[in-house]
Amino acid sequence: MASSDKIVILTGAGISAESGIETFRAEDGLWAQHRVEDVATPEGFARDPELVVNFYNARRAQLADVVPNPAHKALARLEAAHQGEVVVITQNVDDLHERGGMKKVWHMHGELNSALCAACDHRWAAPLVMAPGDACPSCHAPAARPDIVWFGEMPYDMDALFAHLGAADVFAAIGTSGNVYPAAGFVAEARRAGAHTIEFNLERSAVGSQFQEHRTGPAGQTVPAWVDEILGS
Ligand code: BV8
Repeated sequence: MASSDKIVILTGAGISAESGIETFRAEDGLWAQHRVEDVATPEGFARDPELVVNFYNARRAQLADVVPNPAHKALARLEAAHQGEVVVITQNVDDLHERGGMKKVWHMHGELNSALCAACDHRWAAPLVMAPGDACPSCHAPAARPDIVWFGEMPYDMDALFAHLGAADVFAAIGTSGNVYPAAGFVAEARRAGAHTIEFNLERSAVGSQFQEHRTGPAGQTVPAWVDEILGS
């Protein structure tokens, strides 16, 4: 690892697990309690907006009860101290990277703390509790929705993200099961660019075989150790 290396990092629900936010695919995970089709698709939102809005209201409310863990803080330390560029792309919709000190985070699947107008695309800070038919503060249409990328919707900033992946010297995936695309395809993109690839997880992910290096264990331990190695501290 050269001190000028560009490091691109993809995080998933596993990096927030030790903060107390349940992951998606664990037995007691978020999807165990809800059918994806009902709460994380545009069709589900159209069918039962109350159910979907309340699913996100509950997750937004939980943010007040959780704090960043050592993995979030270590990535912020890396961003501040590493000479090369550090790019953090997260599939998570929580704000723990920011609260852990990260200055720039790419939320490719949106954010709980953001609201979106389905009529005019205006975005604003989401209220703690949203309700179906809330008015957009810009166009005043009753078209507010959670600013979340649902299945079947295009993740945000894909062109910028693929440009970062194409210029990565190191690509690390932290706490993601590699089930959801296009994020699960990022490792292949980074390898095509010649990046060294590292997977941080409790076990091999669905795309684990595509990584050259694996650091197995809780991210709250493996990520700070990795950042210490890079920063030589
Ligand atoms: C799209 C927001 C295209 C909602 C989410 C091939 C190519 C392209 C698309 C597809 C494709 N095949 C299928 C698709 C469609 C689909 C898809 O991927 N389906 C899957 C299920 C097969 N993808 C899409 O629909 C995407 N859109 O492709 O658009 C397009 C093209 C043209 C026009 C229009 C569109 C949109 C996907 C985004 C969906 N939204 N989230 C919400 O958050 O409520 S996805 C949801 O799952 C989360 O965002 C989360 O990020 C994501 C993945 O979950 P993970 O983060 O990986 O979490 P998980 O629980 O699965 O795993 C946790 C991991 O952590 C585990 O491995 C565990 O071992 C580990 N772990 C646990 N504890 C720790 C730990 N690791 C370390 N330490 C610990 N302590």
